[in-house]
Order: sequence, then structure tokens, then C-alpha cells
Amino acid sequence: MNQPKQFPAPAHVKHARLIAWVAEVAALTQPDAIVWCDGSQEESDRLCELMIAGGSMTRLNPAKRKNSYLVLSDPSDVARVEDRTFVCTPDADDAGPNNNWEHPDKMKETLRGLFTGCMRGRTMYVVPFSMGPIGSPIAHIGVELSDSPYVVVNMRIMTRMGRAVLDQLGADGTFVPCLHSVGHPLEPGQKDVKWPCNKTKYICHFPETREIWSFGSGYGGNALLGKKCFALRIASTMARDEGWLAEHMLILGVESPQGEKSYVAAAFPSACGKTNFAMLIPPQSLGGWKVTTVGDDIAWIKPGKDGRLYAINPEAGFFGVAPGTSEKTNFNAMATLKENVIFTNVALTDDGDVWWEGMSKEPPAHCIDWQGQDWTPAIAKETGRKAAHPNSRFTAPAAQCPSIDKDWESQAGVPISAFIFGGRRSTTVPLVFEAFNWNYGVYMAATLGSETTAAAVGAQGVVRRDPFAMLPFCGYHMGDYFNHWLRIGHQVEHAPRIFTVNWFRQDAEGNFMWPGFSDNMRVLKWIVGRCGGKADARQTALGWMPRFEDLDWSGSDDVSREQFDQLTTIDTDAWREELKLHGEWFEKLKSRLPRSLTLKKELFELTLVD
Ligand code: SAT
Ligand code: MN
Repeated sequence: MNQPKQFPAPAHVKHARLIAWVAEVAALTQPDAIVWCDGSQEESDRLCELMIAGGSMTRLNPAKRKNSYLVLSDPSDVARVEDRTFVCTPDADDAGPNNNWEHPDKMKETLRGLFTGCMRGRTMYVVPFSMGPIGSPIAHIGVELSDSPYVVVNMRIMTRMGRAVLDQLGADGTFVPCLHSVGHPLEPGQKDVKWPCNKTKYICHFPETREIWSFGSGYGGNALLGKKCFALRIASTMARDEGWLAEHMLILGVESPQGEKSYVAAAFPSACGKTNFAMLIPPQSLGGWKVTTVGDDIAWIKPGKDGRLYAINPEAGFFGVAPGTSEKTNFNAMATLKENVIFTNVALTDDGDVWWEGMSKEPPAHCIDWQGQDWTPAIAKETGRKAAHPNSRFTAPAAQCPSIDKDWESQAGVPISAFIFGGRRSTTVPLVFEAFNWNYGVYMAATLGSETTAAAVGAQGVVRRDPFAMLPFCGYHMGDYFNHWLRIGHQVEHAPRIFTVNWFRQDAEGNFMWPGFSDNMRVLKWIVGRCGGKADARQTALGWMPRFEDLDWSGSDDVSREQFDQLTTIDTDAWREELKLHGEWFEKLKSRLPRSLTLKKELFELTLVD
């Protein structure tokens, strides 16, 4: 019988509980080696070399993109797997109808079976990471154990990772244990595949014990456990218990030509343009407005002593959707992508650079697509095959973004003046409106709908309720979550105002009616104007809405008064239908739905009678 391997922890690691956990996981998963990651550039370079040698990573032409790489995943492992994602609470009702549920004991038993020997033939990496600036009172620490070097190099960009975090943890600091395996052990002599993964996938959360176990996938939110698993699902339960908010929101700063600065946080479902909005460049014709970026995906928000809400971006990088990103749609993102980037599932050009649909008007004459096959515009036309997968991604350091806010790493966070909620809706929802009050805003966010995208496996383009853009990310019962939001709004003295936007409304011919992108600044200017008492509005059944003359149209002739009327019209019949859907959605949450939301719905029905 082989003796199980012993792996002594490095001398500088003083944390007994961490050492014991790593040893316990090693005994279960039986890796060949353990590496405690220090987060250095050398370490990252070494891992990239390893992946290049193994054929799973390609170095891009440094003359085109310095220190950047391309990885192509298995075609079966390209997005978050929501139907394989579980919240394991002792009582099923606590997970709510918005989560798949299993009892923690039963799930642990299943997982122990899957994890037994699952790292054989591989190295287990110990990845200490901080979500938020190290030492910030809003930040929290996690440690991910993973057998994927791809995960390690991505986590180094997406979080503050390595030695400094271990130092911060000291001998007994609190951390969230995050266990990850691609679930593809190697027998002696067995050759590895380019993208190891397993057909069986489990993305499991244990809110009571604040643990994450993820098996079988190497992609994005399934594997970079600091992101959706920790920073949203586990953190949302921490936030519920401790009186703060963990949200699927970008954070941006808006500065007027007079130098007045405010910050807003905005929630949109995955792949609805959060990154573009967070990095928007205002039209020059508006005269010196500036937008700065604090974060593009997740916000942790805590009440400050002055009665305002303060937000940090818990991440350190962007994991953005590549297709559609161009100098025109997101200049700042393209500038962020010049060096130190890992691309996943985009196409490789003949000169060693990357390409994706929408990056340039003219596609390259030839490239290698995300599945490693020859791709030409003619092939695309004939077969409909995309060069880049619709959910292909870039992983890039936030610090490289030209629009990064000077306070993006502030330990205290930035004060939030407004919350914005938006979905992808081709009909029904007007361009923008402001909720009458906090509870109304919570109602609007709680009933937010959006057409589904490629960010998750499953049918695309169907409207689903995605309350607060948190449906796949809320780690507990949605009804309790709404209650939590209602409570927070009444606890803080200066609660932000709440707005709904929809950039995606279409006309009868299916054309987008709103130009979007930099023109979104016109809406944003109105929003911060409302917060500062400087913008007018008319009262409608949905809330306060700008009249044509309330938006600044300087330099724009894209939207006529008639088009604006169409964009902001409230179609009473469509809203009656919409309210029926709200009703069906509320029915699902019935046992824990706050009474005030049901009342709001009734009130709404009455206002819509005309
Ligand atoms: O794969 S991720 O969850 O990181 C991206 C997303 O769905 O927003
Ligand atoms: Mn997201």
C-alpha cells in the first residue's frame, strides 16, 4: 500500500486551521504536489510556461499584446452552469425557490465521493485571496484550493492574491474555504487534455459554514470562486446576517464640469453591458462630464457613520465578455486589454493576436476560431460559425483601465447616491424612470425582468424575472432578500434614490430605439441631476420620468421627440400583462414575500386603470 503523501506547509504559514484544512483536502483529493501561491509575477509566468508546454495555453505575439495569453476551453465548458449550482442549507426553505437545494450532509457525502482522489496526477494550488483592498473593513478573505493553474493565474488578476493575504490572515484570521477541482485525475503516464473538466458538475455553497465546493468545471464563475460563489452567493448571506449588501452591480463615478462628484451603483444581468456602462466616455458635446470606473460586476456596500451607503469593488480585475467590445463601443476596455491579459475562447489571428465578433468592422481574412478550427468570413457565412464564443472573456487588471477611479481602492469605499436597475427588454420597459420612494424602488428591482444571454447555459432571449440581477447569485430565499433590502433602506439616513433603465427597447421592426453606449451619459446626467435636485421630471404611473426637454441633447440628433416619446411610453396593456407576470413571480416566493411588495403591486394595478 502506498502511504498517503505528506506535504508540510511552508514555514511562513502560521495559520493552524488553514494548515489543517489544506492537509485534510490533500488527504481526500490526493494531489501529487502542493504549491502555496505567493501571487508574484514570476509565479504567474511559471504557470503560464507550464500551460504553454502542455499545449493548453498560447502566448500572443508580444509585439501585438505584451504578456498576454489565449486559452480555449472544452466546448462543453463555456459558461456558468446554473442548473448544477446548489445552496445547501439544513432547511430547504432557507435556500428559497431561487436556488437548487440539497441538505448539507447529503451534498457533502456526494462531494466527498467525487473529490476522493480527484487531484491525482495533478498539483493542488493554495490560493489565498482578498475580496476588496487588503485590510479594508469592507473586505473579506478566502482561500481557494484548486488543481487548475488556469484558475490560479486568473485569480491573480481578479483578486488581491498571494503572500500579502496570508500575512493579513496571521495565525487565526477568518477566511472562506473554497475548494475547486476540474474533476479530471490523471493516472500514471496518462496524458492530460487541453482543457480538463468533468461531465459531472457541482457548484455548491454552504452558507451556514461559509464554504464553497466546486467540481467538474474550469470556466469563469464556476471555477474562479472569489467571484460569484464567494463575492455574491456566500457574501449575500453574510451581508444579510451583518446588515450590509453584496450585489451584482457596477460602481461608477460621475463628475460634472463644475467638479461635483457622485457615485452610482447599477445592477444588470450578466452580459447586458455592465462593463461598457462602467467605462463609458461621455460625449464631448455635453461639455466636460467625466465618468470613472470603480468596478464592473460586483459591489459590497456597507452603511457608513454619516448615514450614507459606502461601496467597494471586491475584485481587482475585469472578467468581461469579449464579443461586441471595440474601440467604438468601449474604448477604455480596449485600452485595458493592451497587456497582461488572459483571453478565453476568442479567436487567434494569423499574426498572433486575438479577434472576436464586433472587435473591428472588417473581420480578419483568416483566423483560428475558439474551437481550434480554421475560420474565414466565407466559412462563417456558410456555416454560421462564430470565431469567438458568445460568452468568450478577457481577464484584465482593473488598474490598467484608463478610466479607473482614483478612489477605486479606497479602504472606506465610495458613497453611493443612486442605484440603477436595468434589464434587456425589447418591449414594455421605458428608457428610464425614478421610483417614487425606496419601497417602490425595491418593488421595481424585485420584479426586474431580462431576456437571457449566453452568460449562462440554457435557452437564450427568453424573458425571465431576474430580481436585482441577482437571481443566479442570491445565496438565500429571495423573499428574505427583498426584506433585507427594505430594511436597509429604512436603516440608513441617506438612502440612495432608485432608478430603472432599459437600453434595449426595440421598435416594431426590431431596431434598437436608443443609441446606447456614450449616449447613456444623457440618462446618467439626468439621474445624478435628480439626486442633486437639479433635474426635472413628470409624474407617471411607473415613477418620475424625464420629458424630452429634461435630457441634455447637446450634440445629438439621433433621437427625435417622437422617438423619445416612443422610448418612454407606458403601454398600459403591456404593463397589465407585465403585472400578471409579477404576480406569478410573487406567487413562487409567497411564504416569505414582504407584505409591502404585494401592497405595492395592488397600488400599481389601480394606477394603471386608464
Ligand atoms: O462566469 S461569470 O459568472 O464570472 C460571468 C457572469 O456570468 O457574469
Ligand atoms: Mn456578472
